Amino acid sequence: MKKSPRTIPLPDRPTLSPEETLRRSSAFYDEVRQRRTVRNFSDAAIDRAVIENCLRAAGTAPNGANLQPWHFAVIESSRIKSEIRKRAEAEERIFYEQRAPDEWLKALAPLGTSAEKPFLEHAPCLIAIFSRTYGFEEGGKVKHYYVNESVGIAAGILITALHHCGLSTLIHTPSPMRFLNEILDRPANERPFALLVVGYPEQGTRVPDITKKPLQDISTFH
Ligand code: IYR
Repeated sequence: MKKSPRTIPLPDRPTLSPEETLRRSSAFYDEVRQRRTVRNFSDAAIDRAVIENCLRAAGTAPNGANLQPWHFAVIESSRIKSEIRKRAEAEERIFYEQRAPDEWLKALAPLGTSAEKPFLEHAPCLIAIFSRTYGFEEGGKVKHYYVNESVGIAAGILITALHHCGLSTLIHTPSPMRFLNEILDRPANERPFALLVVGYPEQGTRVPDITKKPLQDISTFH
């Protein structure tokens, strides 16, 4: 016979009135719409406990079979940040000078990006997010499911949590980024998903004048 899973009562949450529900939806939108990716970070320090709580929040993400296929490597060491900058800029120079097709460079033009990545050294904290393509249990390999979806959701919660705490982020994906395994001594079953730069914006930071698509362009109701 199939064993039924062990259960616990659903944790209690208050039932909100329709008015309060609407108020919260609007307040949350107002908060997240203030988020902007920045590329100029000050070196102002971040309390490690804040990063730890935001990582705990990311670790609550819904994910495939609850195998939690992620690892977050937090980098605070100046030496390791410099090494990451060196390796990332080397990849980015090849990207901008050779690999990127014109169409891609054209799409990036409004963002004003280049191969120079000083923020990788200036920001107080980098979080290398790794996808675990498989795990190990009692010596055997365990397949992981919906890895990209799971890690993407966790990364979204992490970025939102950091924003909620007043911090700024930049999701950076030097490509290829396998060098992160080498520098951070991560095992072969982990693949770099993204490098999240975390900190406070430099004074006077400006951001590209871009907009988000309106609701009618991103949704349909049936
Ligand atoms: N990895 C490069 C290029 C880049 C690609 C995309 I798509 C962006 O939205 C931003 C940048 C870089 O970091 O410059």
